[in-house]
Amino acid sequence: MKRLRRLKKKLIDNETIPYLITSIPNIHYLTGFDGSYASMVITENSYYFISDGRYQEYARSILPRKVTFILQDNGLIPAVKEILAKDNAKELYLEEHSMPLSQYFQFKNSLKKFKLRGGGDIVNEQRMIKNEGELVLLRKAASITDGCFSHLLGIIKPGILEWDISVEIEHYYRTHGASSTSFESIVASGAGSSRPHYKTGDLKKLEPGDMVLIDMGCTYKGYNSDLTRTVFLHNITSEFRNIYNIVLRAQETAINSIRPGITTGSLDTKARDVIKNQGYGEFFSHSLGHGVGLEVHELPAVKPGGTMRLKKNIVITVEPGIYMPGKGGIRIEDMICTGSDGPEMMTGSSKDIIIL
Ligand SMILES: [Mn+2]
Repeated sequence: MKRLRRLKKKLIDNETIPYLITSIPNIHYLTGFDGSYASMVITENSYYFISDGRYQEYARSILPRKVTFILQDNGLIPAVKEILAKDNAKELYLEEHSMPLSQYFQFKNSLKKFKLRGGGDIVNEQRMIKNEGELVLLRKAASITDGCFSHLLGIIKPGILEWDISVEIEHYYRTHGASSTSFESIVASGAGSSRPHYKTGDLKKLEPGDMVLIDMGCTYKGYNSDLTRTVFLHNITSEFRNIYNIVLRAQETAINSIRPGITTGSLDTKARDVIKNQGYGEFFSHSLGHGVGLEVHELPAVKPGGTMRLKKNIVITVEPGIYMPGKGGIRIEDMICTGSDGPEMMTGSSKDIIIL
């Protein structure tokens, strides 16, 4: 209820009420509902939770008393219409990043009496700030991933498939308390590591001299983790030893600058400048990081030009990389909480150059 009350206060202050929530992770955050279909309408006087027959019994059993369950038997729009009519509303504010255009058009055609307006992404913004209970789950998700990385160091060797490693990651997670991976693990060996979103190969064998980039995360009680390390098989070239140290320095420079008040854009610049100054600027081709929580990618985006200012208790990744086309790439990623009095590393796997 605390989250719902805080949200309503914000909606009233912003004059963006009644407000329709269509994002499932947002509804999960606000009510604890972990089904796959629901919407909510927040009005000045009420909280409405709309779902279909599949979830009626479950939703009623978990919803706070002050939240009214509405069974939609004829689609979402008539249910919303009824609520708006009861509320004497003239307009409806929509969550901007969660409604598909097709659904927006349906709303526009069916709710002609009401003005539809963009209502920002207020729940996503509220979700950025984690409370202690959420931090406990994020720390646990991060530590399972650290455990997985140390486990992998014992099995990565020439001759095994990228696919074997990715299966091992999944197996480790599921046998260590996680419900699933947060995303499809990336295991990229050799030249494949130069593609930041490489698709793990089911036939690609690890070779001596390869570098192996592993980007992985797990979901623990709904909360996610995200970690990337790059290791080397048998040897490392002097070029990539140099690149590794630049990426590491870029990451550490950004991590040391994390504090409430800094914009995500200047945090990105801290890392990017280190890489640029070494002449590798054009090979760092993505943004520095992102928020992590109920979704593995959530606000804030830590990107060039980002204007959002960090606050206390926000969890972000810092993940610079240098990718040399046709040769290979290095990325180092950790999860960091801005903390209430100083930043806290949530992942803690070794960042020494590891040669297996
Ligand atoms: Mn990431």
